[in-house]
Amino acid sequence: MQLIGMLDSPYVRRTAIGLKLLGIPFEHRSVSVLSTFDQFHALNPVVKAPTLILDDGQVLMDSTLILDYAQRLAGPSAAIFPADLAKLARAIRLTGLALAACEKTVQIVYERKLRPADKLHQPWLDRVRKQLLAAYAELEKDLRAQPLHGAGQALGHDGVAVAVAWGFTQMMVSDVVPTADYPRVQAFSAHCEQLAVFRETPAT
Ligand SMILES: N[C@@H](CCC(=O)N[C@@H](CS)C(=O)NCC(=O)O)C(=O)O
Repeated sequence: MQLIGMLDSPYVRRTAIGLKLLGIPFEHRSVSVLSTFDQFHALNPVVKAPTLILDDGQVLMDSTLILDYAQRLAGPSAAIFPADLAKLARAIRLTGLALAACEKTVQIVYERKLRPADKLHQPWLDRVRKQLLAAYAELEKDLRAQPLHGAGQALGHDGVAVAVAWGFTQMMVSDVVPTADYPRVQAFSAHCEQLAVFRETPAT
């Protein structure tokens, strides 16, 4: 199976790391939705990263849906979303916050990189910034109340999503989200970035 997309996309990176944690072999093809649109279009006409091409040629999209499929493919013993309902709710909540942070970061990046300067709409950017900061504030509050990936706790999709989102935000819009305001998210992400699976799957 082939994973299509650049690792500087947090969605592609979380999918690649998730597949590795699940022990699912795949070939990674670094095709960009921006600089190599036509090449991407030939693989998936909708041009969304990540794209997963299955061995039978079916084309899957969306990091969460791909990871859901991958988790079922890997079987229950490899599950990296908890089976326990209360733990699952927290994992899904944290993942949702991290994905919202990714989305808001992407929106700021697209505004800055793709939209002509004279067409920038500041009220929209202000709104997105507020949402981005709220997502990290919620994550910070949660990690303060209860650490993530503590001793003896396996790294799950939630931890991967939080660390990947943070790395992406810091890489793209560090001026918007000061690290000092989110020390637990920063420390947790720094810890994850030292793990072999993160180092083997760098964003740059
Ligand atoms: N909800 C999707 C978001 C994926 C996404 O928006 N990826 C970006 C790359 S970071 C993309 O495909 N952008 C091209 C576009 O939307 O036209 C997921 O989780 O995979």
